[in-house]
Amino acid sequence: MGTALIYDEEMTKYKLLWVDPACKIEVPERLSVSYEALVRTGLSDRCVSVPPREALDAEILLVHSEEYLEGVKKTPHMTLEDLKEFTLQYGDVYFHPNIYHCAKLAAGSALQLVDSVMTGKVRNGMALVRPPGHHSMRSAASGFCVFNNVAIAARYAKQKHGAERVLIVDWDIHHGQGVQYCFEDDPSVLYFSWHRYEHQKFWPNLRESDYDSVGKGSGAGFNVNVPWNEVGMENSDYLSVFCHVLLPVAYEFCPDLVLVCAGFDSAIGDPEGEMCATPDIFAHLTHLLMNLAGGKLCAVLEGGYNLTSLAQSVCQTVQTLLGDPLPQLANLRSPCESALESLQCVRSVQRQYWSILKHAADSATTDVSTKRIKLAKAEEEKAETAEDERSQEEKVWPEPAERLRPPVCSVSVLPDDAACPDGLKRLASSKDLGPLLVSRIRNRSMEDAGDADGVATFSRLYTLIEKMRTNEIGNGVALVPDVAAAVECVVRDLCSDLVSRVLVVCVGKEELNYATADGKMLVVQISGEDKEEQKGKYYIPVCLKKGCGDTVGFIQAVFGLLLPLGYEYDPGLVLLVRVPGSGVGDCMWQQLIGLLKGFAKGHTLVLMQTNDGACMGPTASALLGHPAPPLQELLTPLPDDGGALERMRERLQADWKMLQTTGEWVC
Ligand code: Q9C
Ligand code: ZN
Repeated sequence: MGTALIYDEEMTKYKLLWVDPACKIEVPERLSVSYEALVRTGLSDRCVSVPPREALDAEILLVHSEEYLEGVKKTPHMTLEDLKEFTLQYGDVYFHPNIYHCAKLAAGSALQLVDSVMTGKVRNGMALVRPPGHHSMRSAASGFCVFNNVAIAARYAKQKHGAERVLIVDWDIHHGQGVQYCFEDDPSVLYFSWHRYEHQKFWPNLRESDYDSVGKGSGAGFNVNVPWNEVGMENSDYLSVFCHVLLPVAYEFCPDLVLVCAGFDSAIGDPEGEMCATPDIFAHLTHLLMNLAGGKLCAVLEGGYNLTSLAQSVCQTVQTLLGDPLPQLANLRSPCESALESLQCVRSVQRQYWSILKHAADSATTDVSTKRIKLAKAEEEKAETAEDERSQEEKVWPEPAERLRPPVCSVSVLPDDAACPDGLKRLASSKDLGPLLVSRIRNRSMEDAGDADGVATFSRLYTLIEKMRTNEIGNGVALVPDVAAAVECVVRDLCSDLVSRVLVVCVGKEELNYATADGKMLVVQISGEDKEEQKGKYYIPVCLKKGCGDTVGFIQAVFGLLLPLGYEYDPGLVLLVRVPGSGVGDCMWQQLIGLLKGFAKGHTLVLMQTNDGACMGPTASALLGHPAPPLQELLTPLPDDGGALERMRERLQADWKMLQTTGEWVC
């Protein structure tokens, strides 16, 4: 199961033939530098090369009108003057004698990608195309776009491949109004877009790009707009919107296919976006979508006008699709006030449509008037001062770090009589631990727990952790006689010299009674118990009244708490602990393992109890990087737990800024 890459030099063969300041950034080099970067880094060689094809008339007509198609068809034969005139009826777009051909190839590339993914020829893929698509409308070109490549692909996936629900994630910095118009009243296509908006001052200056355009009729709730009202948004702002809006809604939607309007003008250095998110954020955005729809994800290029930033961002995206370890995002800042305001507005307007957001902003009042004015002033000031900042092209940022695949992906530490799952390597021998560590381990409860091989097991775990640190091994799973005792030993004795921050995720109720106040570990415990109290900043018990089998509650906990905490904490190792009888389902468990791979460069150690080996199969599959099966049960409404999680999240916001979803000035 590979990754498709679609590219054809032909799509570089059109350009602006006259002077138009609005269009001069849309150059053929956008495509060639992106592709050359993939070649140079060896990424293109690792992909399955799929040729584009021309979209057929019938396919273009899935989205566009006959009159419009007929009009565009005439452009190859027009004189320069005719082309200029044809162009004039539309906004911020240009035509060229070869653009019709390229536009057919661009749309056809998206269709080839959908075919490759939906037939199982590949798991996922990316199409590098020009012209882009998301601005073009039924009967109009717009914003460099001729045919709406992704909208056509969504209709095609439904019609030709029987996809019932398609999620479109538009992370380009412009609003894909063409996509919104296409699916506004259609509940089978969920369109998410974030975009530079500045209270309608930014192109395309549409009232309907604001957060309160949620879709129409039976499509209400299936259009999610996140307007950015300031420039300079950073990684933390993007991640907050993913964790607190897009991902919960997307999981509840349960798509059969994910299409990404992959524009990279939302990255640092872009002259259009003027945002500050670094190219490695796209590794995380991609990763966070890769466990939806059983991994079926098609990314189609849209914008991106800083050639350096664009090429780096494309590489980050493709490398993630290929399954390489994710870059660590160090020093995340708090989401900014303006982003929080957008987040709050989107959540409060969408909560009526999504049971997973039902309790969003429960305690926030809606009296925004005076505070809104204050924020507007601040935004205005920022907009003014932004003018004297140096131009986006001169912006500098560090090149993304290399993402090296470990020689061994996954290992197991098992009792001799337990079978090792396919694809995992059994960690058999290990080096001597030295007398000090051995005596430390002996003094722990291991031998009390009746494990004669305690020291042997823990010395293998020590080796495993050490080899994860040096990236010789990616991740691993261990069966131990007593998970609680094992966690303590691993964190206290084995990790202390090797990793400075350990994120312990414990699924199920288990007494983990040792000091956690120093920040060397952060414990997030998700269980069905209701009594546990939060002890300080670093021990966070999440109580699901209906237990870990409550999928809505679990998803809320994962996206609303666990992921934002993990991003803010930035661990060097993730320890995932499965307490027997926790009630967590296999699909949820696999999703969790998949999502946690975003931390600590993928270095996860799963601890399970010896008698709990039944879920070894799903665990191994997730560790090896296979996408988790979809959580179908989210499609049928489940009872909810009354907003206890939301209240907990609000309490924790003082310590953990990534948990914020409301602006200070707004509530
Ligand atoms: N200062 C895409 O990113 N406005 N289209 C240009 C120049 C139009 C962007 C104004 C931007 C269209 C696919
Ligand atoms: Zn754009």
